[in-house]
Amino acid sequence: MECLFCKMVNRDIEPDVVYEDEHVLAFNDINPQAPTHVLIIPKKHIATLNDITPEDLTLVGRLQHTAATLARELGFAEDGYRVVMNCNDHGGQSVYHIHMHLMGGRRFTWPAG
Ligand code: DGP
Repeated sequence: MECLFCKMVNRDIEPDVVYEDEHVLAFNDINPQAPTHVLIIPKKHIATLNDITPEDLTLVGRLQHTAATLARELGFAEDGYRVVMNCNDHGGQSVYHIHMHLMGGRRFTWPAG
């Protein structure tokens, strides 16, 4: 079965879009863990961080640049925010299409649980 986030890229499922360009899609998380919780994904299917290859480096940079741009636009860049990518079972990954969690609007603690 096709992956959930690929279905969003293809609009088989309609995401709540925050940002989109040729390479990247960002949408609100269905189960927000902060006042703002956006998922930023590459349109290309890459299952986990372990599957990133040298040819994906520009794409991964686009995810990070999108996170910083959205943080500014959403108004919490100066206060600060949390960006997370979970990998595989122990990392807490539940959707196997890489995604960056962008969370803002509250103070976060460290270390993560
Ligand atoms: P992770 O556990 O790091 O793989 O994060 C997956 C995230 O995806 C999790 O925060 C919840 C979110 N999610 C799962 N299903 C859906 C969905 O159908 N729509 C949206 N918008 N988010 C989803």
